[in-house]
Amino acid sequence: MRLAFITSNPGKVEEARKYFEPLGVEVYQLRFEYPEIQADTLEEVAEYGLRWLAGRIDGPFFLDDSGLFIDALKGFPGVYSAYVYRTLGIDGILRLMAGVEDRKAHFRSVIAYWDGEVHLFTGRVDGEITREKRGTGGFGFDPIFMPRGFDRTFAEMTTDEKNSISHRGRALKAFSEWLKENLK
Ligand code: ITT
Ligand code: NA
Repeated sequence: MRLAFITSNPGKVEEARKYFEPLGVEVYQLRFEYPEIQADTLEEVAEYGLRWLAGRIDGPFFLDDSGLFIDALKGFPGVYSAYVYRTLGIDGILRLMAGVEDRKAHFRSVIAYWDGEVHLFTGRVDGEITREKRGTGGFGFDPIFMPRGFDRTFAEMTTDEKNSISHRGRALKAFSEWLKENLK
């Protein structure tokens, strides 16, 4: 089976590819700009994008909307993560967090799959914002996010390792289990 992943982010594709490879599912990137609405939840953003694309793309496909939620910043950047990454960047987040003791944060991913209907799969990972950037792997906020129970950031992990604990890995797991049940 081949699955189209609608995203502009090659790092996400790499993770989904690695996840699905052993399951015999080939993931390929399809670049197709879609509107990301301003909404309170990742679910709303993902579902709106999915339905918008459904009228424009043939066959099944999925997308992923993710965000980093920092406790001390009341959940910011959350649904604004892509914008904040492009503007403030990682260094801006570290500056906002300078002198802040409570470093707790989590990532969430919502995978939205279209097969004629909307299917949503979610995943979350808890951890903390480091005091400086560490590692060169991964993408986005990975160099400043350390998952709970580890002393390495996501950027210091292999893709397989990150997938085994990450928000996206968990959403991919739920998605793949659903596919297994529903494609029989
Ligand atoms: P799309 O085209 O798939 O939307 P994007 O990079 O804009 O790609 P999102 O809106 O879902 O994706 O991501 C929000 C931001 O959070 C963005 O800057 C990402 O780099 C970052 N991000 C998402 N998942 C991440 C992860 O697993 N590790 C680190 N940063 C992540
Ligand atoms: Na985006």
